[in-house]
Amino acid sequence: MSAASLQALATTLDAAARDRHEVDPLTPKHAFSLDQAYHIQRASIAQRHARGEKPIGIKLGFTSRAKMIQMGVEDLIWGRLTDAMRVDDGATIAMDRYVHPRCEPEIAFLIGKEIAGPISMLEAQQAVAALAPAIEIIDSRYEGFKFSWTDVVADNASSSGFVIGAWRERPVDIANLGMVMCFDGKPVQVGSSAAILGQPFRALVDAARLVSLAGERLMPGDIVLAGAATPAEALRPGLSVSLDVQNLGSVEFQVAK
Ligand code: OOG
Ligand code: MG
Repeated sequence: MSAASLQALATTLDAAARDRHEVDPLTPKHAFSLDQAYHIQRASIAQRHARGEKPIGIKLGFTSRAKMIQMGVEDLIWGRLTDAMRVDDGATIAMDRYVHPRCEPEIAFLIGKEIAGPISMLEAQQAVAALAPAIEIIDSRYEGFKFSWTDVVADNASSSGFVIGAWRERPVDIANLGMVMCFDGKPVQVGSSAAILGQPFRALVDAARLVSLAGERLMPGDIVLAGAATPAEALRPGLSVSLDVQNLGSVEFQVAK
């Protein structure tokens, strides 16, 4: 596929994200490789940067079996976060900012030391300045939230929003923490941080590998979302959404009526 065709697909996805409309998955009509899917992702996010959005970190996707099974996808992906995607802890979002949003329980890392290549688990732990509970608001631009692996990579791994709780700077053992996501105070997803690659710091090891393969790096102050521990839940107007992560704290947001 030519550079111009990849650019055209990036524009299609950027417009869908910007105007909140669904598009058909790309792969049934357009054949592109995984590398080309990341090329489309980068080009589509570059259009956001050109409109003034600032890069703020990255997210991992499909780091848990639960998510792979829910979405029928078999391997890790990553996407890019911008400052415009951030929702303050406790804030209210409007459904009309999204196409068909879902939310999922995650853990966020705040990078303290530059990561410019592959790292070990120990180095991953040492590179993190703080940890926080996080809820990711995903929103595929594809009709019916249905896509192939390369489609979802091109669509920036369904990134659309994220809410981060208070950062904790003291080391916390995050290998196996209970995670409870509630809608209006009632649990809708209960899981463990162990569902994230057996240990969420592995998500950072993978992030370092994938980002460096792309010729990029993680900088101090960047945020990395480790990926969801459970399947995602669809949002609806009027909901109050909260996540409690054992020993790490809680985070919440509301959906306007
Ligand atoms: C893709 C994003 C996956 C995660 O945490 O696994 C993801 C999707 O499910 O639409 O963010
Ligand atoms: Mg996620």
